[in-house]
Amino acid sequence: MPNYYQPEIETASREQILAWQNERLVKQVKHVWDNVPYYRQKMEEKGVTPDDIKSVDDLHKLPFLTKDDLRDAYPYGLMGKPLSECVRIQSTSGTTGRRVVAFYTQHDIDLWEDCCARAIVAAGGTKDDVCHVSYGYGLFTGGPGLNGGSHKVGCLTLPMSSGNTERQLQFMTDLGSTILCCTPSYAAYLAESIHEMGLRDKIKLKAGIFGAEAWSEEMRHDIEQKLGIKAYDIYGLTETSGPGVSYECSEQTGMHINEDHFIAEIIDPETGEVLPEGSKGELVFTSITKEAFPLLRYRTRDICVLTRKPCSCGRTHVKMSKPMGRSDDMLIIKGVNVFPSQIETVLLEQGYPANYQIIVDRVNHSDTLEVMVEMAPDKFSDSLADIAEQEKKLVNALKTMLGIYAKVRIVSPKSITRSEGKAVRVIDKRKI
Ligand code: DLL
Repeated sequence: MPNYYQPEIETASREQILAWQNERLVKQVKHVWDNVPYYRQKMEEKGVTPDDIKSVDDLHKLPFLTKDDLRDAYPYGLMGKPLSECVRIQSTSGTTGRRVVAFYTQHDIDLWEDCCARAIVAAGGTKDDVCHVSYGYGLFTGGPGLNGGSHKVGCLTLPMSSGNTERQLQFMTDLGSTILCCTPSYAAYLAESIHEMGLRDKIKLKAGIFGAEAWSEEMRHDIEQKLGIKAYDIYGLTETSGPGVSYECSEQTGMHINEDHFIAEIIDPETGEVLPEGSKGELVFTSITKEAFPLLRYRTRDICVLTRKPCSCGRTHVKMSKPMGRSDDMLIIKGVNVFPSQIETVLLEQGYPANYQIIVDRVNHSDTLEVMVEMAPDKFSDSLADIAEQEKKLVNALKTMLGIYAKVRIVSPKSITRSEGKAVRVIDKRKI
């Protein structure tokens, strides 16, 4: 049995999981009250004290934390431990506004790496594997998180980081990588390069652990086919440590949340009301074991559904669906809500590659939506009439999915920039 499959935790009864959560939540609220004045003030404003929180049933009494709070409290305002007890920071890419900076004690790092190790084991990883980590290293949590998890499982770890695709493929073939960890868009790029360089027979990959950005089921099938692997989803965010908050098992029908470390809730993003199991809404996390950055009721803005349906893998921890887009990813075009993932689904269903760009603009006071997608090799044609016909088909399929008109442009293969980390799919010129 591989280490880091911990049946006493991962297949614990619901009663046992709740007992851990109740005990840890009470302790964590006290820790935050005593050490994080920013959150204590929020609790006081709501008239809540640690005495009011006796179990998970009382969680709803606590105030939410949002990304705005993280910005207000930047950089040290939400720390639960003095700097002298912290050993690491990680940070978000921070494309808009201030970066999120998260702090870790050594204990926090250990628990985070345990979570990533569980994800690797759930994807079939053992100490005999060669784990090729192509997530970015540095401030981004992807590389350090999976690297730590891989060490704990005992895999031979290749700390590749992202970029330099030729070198990636050389190590992958020379050292026989068996598990690939990177963003799904970079996995698709690597798969394309492997195909072009005729390396398919030289690679030994059996599994991929892909996350950090939204990716559709169609993209999963595409990558699985091209690389001959099983592709597992992994989820997390810097605010809750990084990757490994949840991960897929062999059933591939959602990601088990590590409930011994995180309590998950689904809320209505408009009203903040807690929704019953099975409802679609915004995911909220409470970290119950973190010391240095102990966020309570943190609103992720990720929209998903939780389910406790029994899983064939035997794990009992609640499963979250793939995030169906972030509430702040949602585009409002001509008053209609559009998620980029809906567009990706249509393109892949129609046999196009996941190399696309969405351009939103406002012309003469009216919103416009344009989708650029690369020509699929097996649909290649020189005939303009043929291409126009293909574009028309896509326009119709997009209209059915979105309910609005999107202009479609099929462009030459390889003309859309490839991503080595998180892909930037949307250019919203209305915001520029
Ligand atoms: O992306 C951590 C991570 C690294 C997760 C490697 C998985 C693998 P951030 O940069 O803080 O952290 O971005 C967090 O990315 O709120 C989601 O919107 C999105 N995200 C993360 N994983 C997934 C996933 C890392 N599997 C934000 N599917 C989150 C869809 C994801 N979106």
